[in-house]
Amino acid sequence: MSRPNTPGQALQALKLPEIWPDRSQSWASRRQELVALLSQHVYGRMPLEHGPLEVKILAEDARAFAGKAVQQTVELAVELPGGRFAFPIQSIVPYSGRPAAGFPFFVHIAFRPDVPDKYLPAEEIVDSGYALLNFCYQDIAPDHDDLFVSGLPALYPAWLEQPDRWGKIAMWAWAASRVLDFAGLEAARGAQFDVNRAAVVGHSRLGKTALWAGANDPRFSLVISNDSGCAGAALERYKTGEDVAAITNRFGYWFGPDYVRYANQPEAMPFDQHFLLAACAPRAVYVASAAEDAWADPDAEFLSAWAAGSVYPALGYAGLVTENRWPDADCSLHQGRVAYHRRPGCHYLSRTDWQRFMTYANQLAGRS
Ligand code: GTR
Repeated sequence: MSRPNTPGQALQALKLPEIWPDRSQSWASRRQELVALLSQHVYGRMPLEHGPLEVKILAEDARAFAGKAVQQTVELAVELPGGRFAFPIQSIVPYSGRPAAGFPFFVHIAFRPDVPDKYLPAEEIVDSGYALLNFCYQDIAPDHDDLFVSGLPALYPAWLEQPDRWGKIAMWAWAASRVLDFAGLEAARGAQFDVNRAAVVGHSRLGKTALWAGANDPRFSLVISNDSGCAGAALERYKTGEDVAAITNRFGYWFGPDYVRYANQPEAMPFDQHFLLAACAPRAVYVASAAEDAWADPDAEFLSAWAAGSVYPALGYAGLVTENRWPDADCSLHQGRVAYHRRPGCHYLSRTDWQRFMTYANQLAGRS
C-alpha cells in the first residue's frame, strides 16, 4: 500500500468502525462494550473473582541506588479457585522529594525481573521522582504454548473451558492489576504510592499487555505502550509488517480463541485497535513508536492514536493534538490526553522513551 499524502486521507480511506457511534449512549456504557468486544474477539475474557491480596516482604535493600531509594522484593499472593497463586515483584521507592500524596509510579510489565535492566533505567526513574513496581511476565504464565497447564491459568481451570477463555496477554494484564492492588494497600497504610498517578507501561508484546491492562482497569490514570504493533496500538486495517495471520500463527496462545478468525480478513473485524486505545478514555494513553520498527508499523500506530483521540473532546479533553501530516522520525506530541512519540532507531524500550514518558506524566500532573 503506498502511503496517502496525509494521515487524514489515510483515515478517510480506511472507513474504520466508529468507536462511539451513538452519542446518546453514555461513554461509561460504551466503554464497557468496547472492553467486552475486545475480550470476545481478541484477548479473551478475564476472570474477576479472586481472594484478598497477601503481601510478604522477601528481601530489602534500604540503601539501593547509592542510598537514594529502598528496594524490596515482595511476594504477592491470592487465593484462586484452583489454589494459591504467588508471584514476586520489585518495589523501588525514592527517599527524597516525596509529594504529600505519595510518589507517582510506574507498574512496569517486564521481560526480566532484573532492576535495573536494559529496558529499565531504574536509577534515572528514581531520580526523576517516580516509584517503580516491576514484575516479570514469565512469573505469571510462561511465554510459550503450554496449553495453559502452568502458572496463573491453571488455577482458574473452569475458565479455560469457556468459549471466550483468556489468552496470555490477558493473564499478564491481570497481574498488572494485582500489582496495582498492592500499591493501593500500601497507600491505605499511609505509604509511599500516589494511587491517583498510577501508570502502566510495557514494550512490544508487553506493550499490548499494558494497553489491555489499562483498558480493563480504570485505576491506571496513564497507559503507555511502547512499540506494541499488531494487536497493540497499530490499526490492523492499515498496517504492514506483522498482521493477524502472522501473529496468531506464532503466538496463538496470547489470545482468546476467536482472534484467529480474522487472519487475512481484517475488514471483517467489528473493531480495530483504536477501540483498544479509546477504551482507556478519558484517562491518558500514550503510544510510542520507533522510526525503524517496520514490523510494528509506526504509521499504523500513529493513525490509531489519532483515531482514538476522537472520543476525548466529548469527554472534556483534547485527544491527540497533531497537524494533518505524517510524524517526523523524531517527534513528541504531548499536548492532548492521547500522546504519541516517534524516536529514531529500532525496536527497543530505550532511555529516550522513558524520559519522554516522564516528561508527559509530569505535564499531566501539572495540569490536573
Ligand atoms: C515479535 C512479535 C511482536 C512483538 C515482539 C516482541 O516476535 O511478532 O508482535 O510482540 O515479538 O514482543 O518483542
